[in-house]
Amino acid sequence: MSKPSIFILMFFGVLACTPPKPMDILKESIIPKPVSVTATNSSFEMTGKTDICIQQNDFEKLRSTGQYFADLLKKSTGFDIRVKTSEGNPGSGNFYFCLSEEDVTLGDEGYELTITEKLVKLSASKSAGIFHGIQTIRQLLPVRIEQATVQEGPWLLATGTIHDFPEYSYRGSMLDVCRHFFSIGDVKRYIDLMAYYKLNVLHLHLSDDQGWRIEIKSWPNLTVHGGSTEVGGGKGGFYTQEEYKEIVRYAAERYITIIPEIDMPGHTNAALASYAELNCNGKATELYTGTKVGFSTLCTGKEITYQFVDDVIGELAALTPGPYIHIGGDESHVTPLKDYIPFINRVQDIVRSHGKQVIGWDEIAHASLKENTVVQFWAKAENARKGVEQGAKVILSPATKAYLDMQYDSTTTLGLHWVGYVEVDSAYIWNPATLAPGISKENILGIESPLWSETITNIDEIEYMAFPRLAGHAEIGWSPGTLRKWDDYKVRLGNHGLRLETMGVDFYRSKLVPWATKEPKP
Ligand code: TNX
Repeated sequence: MSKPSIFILMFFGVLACTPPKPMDILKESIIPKPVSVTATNSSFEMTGKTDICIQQNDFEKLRSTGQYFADLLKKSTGFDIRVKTSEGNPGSGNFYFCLSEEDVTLGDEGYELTITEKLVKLSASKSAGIFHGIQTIRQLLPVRIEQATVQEGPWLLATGTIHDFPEYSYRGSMLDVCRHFFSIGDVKRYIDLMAYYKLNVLHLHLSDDQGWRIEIKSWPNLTVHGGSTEVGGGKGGFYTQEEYKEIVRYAAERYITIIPEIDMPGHTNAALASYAELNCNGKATELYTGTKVGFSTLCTGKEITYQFVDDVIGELAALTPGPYIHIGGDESHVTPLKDYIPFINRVQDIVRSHGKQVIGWDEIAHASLKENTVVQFWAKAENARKGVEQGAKVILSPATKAYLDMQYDSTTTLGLHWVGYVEVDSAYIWNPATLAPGISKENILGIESPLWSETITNIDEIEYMAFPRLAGHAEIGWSPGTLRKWDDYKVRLGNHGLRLETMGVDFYRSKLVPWATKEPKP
């Protein structure tokens, strides 16, 4: 053997014998905070030889989620990670994904992550759990894993075990694409950021006074005319049915359900401007580009209104694999209650006839709620309680805590402040189960953070208002209340600042958070 090759052999021999670096998984900053973490104080190294091994029986169910992870890792590591079946033994140095019903505590979305020096094992009952576990692994890897270009290793993970599952099954956000329209690219970007924090529902507010944003083939003028503008008089826009399906598909790949909302009977000026027959006086209204609320209503006494609702909901239901259609129902100030109640009752029947469950803003609790109708609390606990008394489940979106369009403080230039300012600590420090008397854990489906877009015009502004508050809401939805402490959270969030920055997120650097300037060494 030549001298140089002996040296090469010795060099790799030394490398192979290098003991794993001690690392403490308890020092890592994971958001949402996992239910339990146990440290074993060593490390696993992901290398160019690492593969994603999937238990044979689960291969078809997990292949695309494995590929999602491999694609994500490729950007910054440059590694061509293979997604393959393990054929019994996953081998050393790999990721190993498997499905098992054994641990019932994990539910539909939980996972167990066991990292040893030799293997990263991720097991769950369902593929959604594997997906959420992947987000945890991302957060355990060095910050540069989020870079868009190839970076230097080493790619170390602290060893230990994480046992984790969500407190609430519904963890959502809402984008108002009406007041200002946002492109499919923007919506996908938002979906990716939601997925990072284990959120699983994106509610799209698709119709309002200022714009109609989803193509309805049987009523084409809704988008041709009703979609042609937005707040401030910009050109607006809409999603074709094909584009909407693409959003649904992209979200589903990230275990996020899309919930479409058609707001009615109020917040309907865009429809009323597009079709004269929907107005009680038979005259089309003018398009509206202001920001006032509560002035429009469908004509609840006309039969054509119900034909319209049936056509719209029918087309939307056919495009929507998720179980829910949101019917709005908020701020119908010019619809007398005697007309509002039968309208909401009838619309619930229409939605149900298309095989979907109803969600509506808290005002719908004035009507007779049908089985499985869900009430979304935004303003009045009293309404939400009315819903609970009728047996409805509640989604919590209290404006005082969960509204992402509220300004952080008096210096915030974007957003509104009709409930006051909502700083990052205030958005975090609350408990769904004790927020409002008469609404307890068993009545609550989960939480949702709406981002209304009267003042929001592009993705940077979306990010600035959503982050970092949305990360805190994600933790409220996922982590048990007993584990949530602001003093602990703010440090983890401070470390996440580097991750958000690396992902190019334009977030609000609240003075209340100790933003890290360099990555802590676990
Ligand atoms: C109230 S929340 C509204 C929206 C506005 C928002 C602004 C709700 C159901 N209605 O129409 O955009 O406040 O914060």
